[in-house]
Amino acid sequence: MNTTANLTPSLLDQFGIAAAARGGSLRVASPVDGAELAQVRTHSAADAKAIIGNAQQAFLAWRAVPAPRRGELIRLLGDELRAEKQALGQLVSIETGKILSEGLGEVQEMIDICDFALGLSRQLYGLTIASERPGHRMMETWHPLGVVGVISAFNFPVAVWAWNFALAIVCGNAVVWKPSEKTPLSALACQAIFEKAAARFGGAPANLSQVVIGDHTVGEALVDDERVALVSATGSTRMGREVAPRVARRFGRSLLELGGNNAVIVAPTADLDLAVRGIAFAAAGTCGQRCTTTRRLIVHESVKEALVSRLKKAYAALPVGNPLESGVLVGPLIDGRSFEAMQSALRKAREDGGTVTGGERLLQDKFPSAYYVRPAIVEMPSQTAVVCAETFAPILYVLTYSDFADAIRLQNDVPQGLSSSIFSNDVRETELFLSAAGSDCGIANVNIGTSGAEIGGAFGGEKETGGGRESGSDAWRNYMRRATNTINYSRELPLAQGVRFDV
Ligand code: UN1
Repeated sequence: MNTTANLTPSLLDQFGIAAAARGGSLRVASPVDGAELAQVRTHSAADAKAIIGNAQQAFLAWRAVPAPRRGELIRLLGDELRAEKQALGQLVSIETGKILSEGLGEVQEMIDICDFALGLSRQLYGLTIASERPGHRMMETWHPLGVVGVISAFNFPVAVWAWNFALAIVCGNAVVWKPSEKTPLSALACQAIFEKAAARFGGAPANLSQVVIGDHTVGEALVDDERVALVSATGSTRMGREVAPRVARRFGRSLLELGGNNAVIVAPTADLDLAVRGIAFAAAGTCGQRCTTTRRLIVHESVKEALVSRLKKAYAALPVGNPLESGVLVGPLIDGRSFEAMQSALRKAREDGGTVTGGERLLQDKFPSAYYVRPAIVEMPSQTAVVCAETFAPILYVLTYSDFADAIRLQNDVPQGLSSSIFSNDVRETELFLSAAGSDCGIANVNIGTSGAEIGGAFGGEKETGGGRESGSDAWRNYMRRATNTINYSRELPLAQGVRFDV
């Protein structure tokens, strides 16, 4: 039978990590069926310190390697990922509970960022700047930064690391990765895949990539160590509130990808066929466990009935079940705590006058230790406190508007600012939505949902989302330090701003 406990040992063997997954103290269970997958060995804070020291040594050697050559290592990583796509995608599905198509999609996202980073390795450009002084030239140079600490969440256990890793490595850094304690096997598999690439590359310094597994004390070791130049952390706003001031206290850099509370506005001219499909994927897909998941629907009162009744129909028919089986679209929540958080949010929404459709536990008989739910649609009288909070579960709150300005106000009136979208065929509305007076999010889309971004764009958001930008565009600059250079090729020494200092 294809249970997760049956499938996993051969995957761990394939990646050569079976030994690391035995005899440790961290119990890893699959959200698919609750079965134990491994007992992973963990690190202490002292181990983490030693690992950071090793990374620092690797950095000192790696920063001297020309960037295009560093790109070659990432090209090989992309190659290895292509070869292992099926196995790694399956492991991600087993460990996170996302459907296989999304597990594979996550690996594809890793391959895409490797391609992107390879190209970037020949494009780490600085500017040449006109100097006000005769016989002078100014320019900027981008240099490697140091050790990069990556703290990642369970829901994208491999892609978010790859966004950071591929860019950090072509930029000349060494990386220490602390994965979620819920998904250490996917992390160990990535490390094994990287090691294959490094062996083919030949001559890369040891310890360019290291994984530390452990609880918050290991995370704190990364956060507080001044040798870690950049801490890139993905997770809850609560976590970001801890991390940011601690890193700032030692003048380190942080790159934060925290909570989202993403809304879709549906206007009277919207193509409702597109809207239903876009919203169902973004709100119920990945069982509501993406930071870009659509959590709020702000619909014009004239189309509310039509849209919500179609969404309810689509939700009722959503195949919820074992994410490894074909045809299933919605897998389980990550664990029982997540289920409790969902039920508590639904209770609060009811107290606030909300009408809940769905949200109940499913498949309890078949999987007593797993938490499957029917994604919920909750029609709310107003945007109450529970709607303003991010609950990491498939709950879609529905609000209505009559005036477009109110729709934008509602959309922006939450503490988070990650992703947003509008379904409309009225160019005045769509352009206003994308303008400075429109969505206040880092991601604003038209006629597609809030989730499922490509790697080419910068990914991240404002306000409590933390302000970081990862992945595409010029996000590489996070992983480098900028030097401004002024070069005098004259025989004079004029001072800027006309200052005189004649000695
Ligand atoms: C996350 O949920 O942490 O845009 C990342 C998306 C994916 C990445 C999500 N490309 O939904």
